[in-house]
Amino acid sequence: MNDFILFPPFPISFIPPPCISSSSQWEEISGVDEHYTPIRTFQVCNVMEYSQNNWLRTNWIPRQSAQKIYVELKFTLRDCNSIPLVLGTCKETFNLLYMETDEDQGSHFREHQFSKIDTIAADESFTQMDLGDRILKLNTEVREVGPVTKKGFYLAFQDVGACVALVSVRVYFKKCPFIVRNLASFPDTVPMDSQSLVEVKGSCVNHSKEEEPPRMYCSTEGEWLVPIGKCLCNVGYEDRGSSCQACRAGFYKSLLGNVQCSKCPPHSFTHHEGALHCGCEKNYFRADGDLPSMACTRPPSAPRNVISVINETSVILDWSWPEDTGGRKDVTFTVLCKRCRQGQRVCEACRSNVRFLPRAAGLQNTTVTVGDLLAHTNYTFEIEAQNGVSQLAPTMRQYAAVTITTNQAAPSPVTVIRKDRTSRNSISLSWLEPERPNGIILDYEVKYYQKQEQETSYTILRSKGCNVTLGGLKADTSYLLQIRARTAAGYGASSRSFEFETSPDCKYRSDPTILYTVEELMGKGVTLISIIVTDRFCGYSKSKQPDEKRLHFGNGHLRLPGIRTYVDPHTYEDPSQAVHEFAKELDASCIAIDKVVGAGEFGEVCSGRLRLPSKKEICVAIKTLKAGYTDKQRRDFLSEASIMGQFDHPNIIRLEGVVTRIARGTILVILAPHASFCLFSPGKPVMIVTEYMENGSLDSFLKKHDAQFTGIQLVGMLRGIASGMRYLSDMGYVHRDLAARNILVNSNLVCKVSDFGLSRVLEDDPEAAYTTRGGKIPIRWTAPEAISYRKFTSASDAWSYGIVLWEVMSYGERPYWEMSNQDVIKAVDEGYRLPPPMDCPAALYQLMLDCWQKERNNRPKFEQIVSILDKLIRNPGSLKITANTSSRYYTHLHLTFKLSTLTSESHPGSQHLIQVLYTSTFNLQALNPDL
Ligand code: ACK
Repeated sequence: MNDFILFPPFPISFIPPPCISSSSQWEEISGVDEHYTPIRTFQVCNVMEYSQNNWLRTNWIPRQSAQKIYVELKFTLRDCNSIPLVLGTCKETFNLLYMETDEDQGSHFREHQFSKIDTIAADESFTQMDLGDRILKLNTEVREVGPVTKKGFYLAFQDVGACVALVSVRVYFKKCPFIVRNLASFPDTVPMDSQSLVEVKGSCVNHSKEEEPPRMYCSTEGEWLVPIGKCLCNVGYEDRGSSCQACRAGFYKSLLGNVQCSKCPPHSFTHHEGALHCGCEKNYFRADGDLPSMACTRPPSAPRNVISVINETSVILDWSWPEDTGGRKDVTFTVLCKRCRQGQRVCEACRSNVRFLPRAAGLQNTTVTVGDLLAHTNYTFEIEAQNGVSQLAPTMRQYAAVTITTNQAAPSPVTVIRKDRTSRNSISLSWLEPERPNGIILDYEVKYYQKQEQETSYTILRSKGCNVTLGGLKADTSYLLQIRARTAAGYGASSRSFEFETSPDCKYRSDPTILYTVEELMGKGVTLISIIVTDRFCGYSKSKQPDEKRLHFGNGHLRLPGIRTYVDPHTYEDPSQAVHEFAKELDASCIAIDKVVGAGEFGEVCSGRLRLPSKKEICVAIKTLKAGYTDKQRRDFLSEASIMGQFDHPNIIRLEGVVTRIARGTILVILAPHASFCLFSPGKPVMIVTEYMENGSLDSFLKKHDAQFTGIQLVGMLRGIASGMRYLSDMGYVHRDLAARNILVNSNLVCKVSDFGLSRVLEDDPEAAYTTRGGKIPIRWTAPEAISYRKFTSASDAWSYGIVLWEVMSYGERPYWEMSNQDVIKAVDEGYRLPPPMDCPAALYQLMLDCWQKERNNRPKFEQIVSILDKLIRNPGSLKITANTSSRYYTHLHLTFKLSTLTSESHPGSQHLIQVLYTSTFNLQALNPDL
């Protein structure tokens, strides 16, 4: 044994361990590592004797809430070849085992009760030479155990004849730690042992309310994923990171939500914390509609500089704005008219027939004309400025006053008015001169307006004589009219209102409705254009010129002349005409069917061979249409061929042709017995024949080869898909169902886009789900705008490409795992994006995020995606920088027996939670199986 000194290769002081059975060969040895730090190891090295069975067992480890446990071993192992004379006895592995129990069994030990976790071999074993060179070849191995269900467990190390030194054992489980996200707290959560995510409901932090129930998912890796919903701080409280705190004195928050508290606006204050709004200072007020964010205000001061200009019995009053508007903009003016008789100190309110122009109250301008005053009379006008808070402070109101005396008397009102003639849009009137003209009548003012408009808009005419014809009136409408006479003393009082009606419409006019409609159409360019387009559309659908047809498609893009463009087969009145325009009719006798390879949405997919006259035989896939198909199913089925037949690109599945008619007497070669149902019913057989893709669809191919490809191989596949998509988008074709399941892979790992179809895309994809708008959409792959308002474009294809990128980098993982479609829609809408797959190069994750931009115009074009991937391929070193996976959390269940002082492990900058539950550095027991 002493000949084969294990690491460390320098003097080791032996400390007898507490529980070593005398017959077990494991020894506890203290030493120092390569940095001369003291360590303690368990070593065994009985390599010269046969049938070794030496056990070392941990003490009982309480399971706590763990479901899956991780055991990390650090050990050194001696290379048998470097030990002379041990052939046949020396081993290079040892066994790791465990046993679950509900209680600590002390030193009771039965070998057969332990289950093997794994045989542990060293990646690096050391030799005698390494000992000389003092090279430490420390191995680290991690194994998972689970699900564990009992209260605790033991781990054991079984040596069967190796030369091994255990340096440390770390036992831990992963958990999603307590976290506050979106103001909701989520408790410590232990992930499920299976692949499923655990949905956890969050509780709003103190002083907050749920806006939408907060939820998150805890992944098996201990990561919190997909925060949905949130809480909002109550009024009076603001969001300070992960809690809601009361607003400080002098601040307020009047709305529920995560905005900050605001400083009290001018002339307001709060002296307490958590204020919803601030109170006004003395003599300042808030009007009813004032927001808490507005300053407190006061009534305005009086208007200034009042001037009056008297014109016989009317007066124009004019003034300046008050010096102080009270801090408000809603200042208006009110003019109060008082008549003051000579010698009397008390004035009385003016008669109601005094007229104010535009009005007496609520004036926005600083002028008013007052008419119909009495001649030779004293009047006082009080002009008050008012604002939104004047009503609240009656004692603070101020006004400016002016006193005037009118001069000459005006004529009395016209009292007799006669209707002479009415028509549909005019009326002729005449009237008698007023009873008391009080001078020479200069003219008459005729004011009229539609009765229903209540004087809000009126027309004024002046007439020298006593008659007038009012024109341009509306037919069959009531009007009100007033007349007043004017002399050198000004206007007399108005007559009472006189009502008249125009005649109704006549029967024989030209039809204005039609004229109106056309005019309206002219105004609404879109309507008119759509009529023209529809019109043309019909023309095109009959046209045989593909160039014209394509004007209706292509995604709304203008295409450059000379670039081929995709033609929608639905523009053909007869879709079978489209098939024969774009697909070759194959002679069925040239096809041999070998076997069924899968099920398509219309029928089986078979593999077979195609030998065309004077051509080499090639492998093909044959899609068939199942028995009893309807006409519509046949059309939809063949529409895929009509689409595929228009494409010619190395990354698009190539159409060899279709079989839609089989001549009587044709012999079909069917080799595989099960392939017979690949060939239709007694009805007319229909087949689509494409190139054969040996590795089938990409999603199942990746799952089958988990973690087996290099970064460059994966990027090569992705580049192919992007190049195929660039071609499709250049052609103006929007795929709508780009997903790994719709990509086929050939034997050279070339990926080709497949699955073209129209109704099929939305009807038959098993991933497609009904949306609220009724369509069927593969939610997890589809851009938000396509889900919410069916805006399918090459930019929505780019979103789907990002999902395919994620599928590829995670080897066929299901996007958003088993979250429901509704949760996916909500999470994506709230800005959540899939996390980087394990070991995903940062550049590829960035590309995914770019493809998932909410604003579709910001997503990269396929042209750009191809060029990004080309750059990565040219510079493979860039793939080594991996995206930061979100923090993962480990909870130490148990022991680390490194002798160096145990500190809690810290991971600067990350949120790792390390909870060392058991700090004993020395808790292994060497046991003899016979015990
Ligand atoms: O994953 P898979 O083997 O690959 O199962 C599906 C199945 O048919 C239904 O679509 C396979 N498949 C479809 N087209 C082809 C093709 N051109 N070459 C090889 N397999 C194909 C697909």
